[in-house]
Amino acid sequence: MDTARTATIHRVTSETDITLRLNLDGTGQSRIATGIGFFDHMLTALARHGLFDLEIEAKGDLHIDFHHTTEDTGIALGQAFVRAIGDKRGIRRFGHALVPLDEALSEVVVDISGRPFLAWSVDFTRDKIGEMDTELFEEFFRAFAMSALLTLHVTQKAGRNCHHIAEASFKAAARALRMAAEPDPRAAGSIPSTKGVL
Ligand SMILES: [Mn+2]
Repeated sequence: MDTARTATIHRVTSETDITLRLNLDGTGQSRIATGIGFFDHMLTALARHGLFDLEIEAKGDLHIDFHHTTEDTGIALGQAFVRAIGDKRGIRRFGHALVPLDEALSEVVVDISGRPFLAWSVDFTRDKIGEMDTELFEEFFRAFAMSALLTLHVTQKAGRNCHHIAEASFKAAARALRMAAEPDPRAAGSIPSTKGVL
């Protein structure tokens, strides 16, 4: 029986060409190349703190702006996540994390529910971090939640520095996703829903 929780996605549109490999039971190794420096930094943190192995090569229309590449990377990651998690047998389903980075504090709560939803309550005081528009973080997490078919709440509890706020959010997402996707040793391989299906 192949129980490896892995997936490979190759997604091509007129705007982006993305190859992505995900192993939910990895060790946090990553090789990320989206062409957007700060986004690579965030995705590296997501893999490291989620203990996911993650490879992403995204070639997007960055000459227009970073929107398509950011959003489509979220879609590809969500597609990989839903494929890797399979029928959700034996997972914890719910996950949560509070992660600080100096003055910033981010909370992420996830339910691998089959019900795509993003609740986003994060305020950036600057329009850009490096070359990346701060409004794109919401686009990334929404695209991910919609295609991973999960409920995701991202709440900024504190913070002023935009680099810190973004990074704390990605680290909290990593930890919450790790918790939710991990096997629950008491679940005995059952589907974590009273409906019997998720
Ligand atoms: Mn940093």
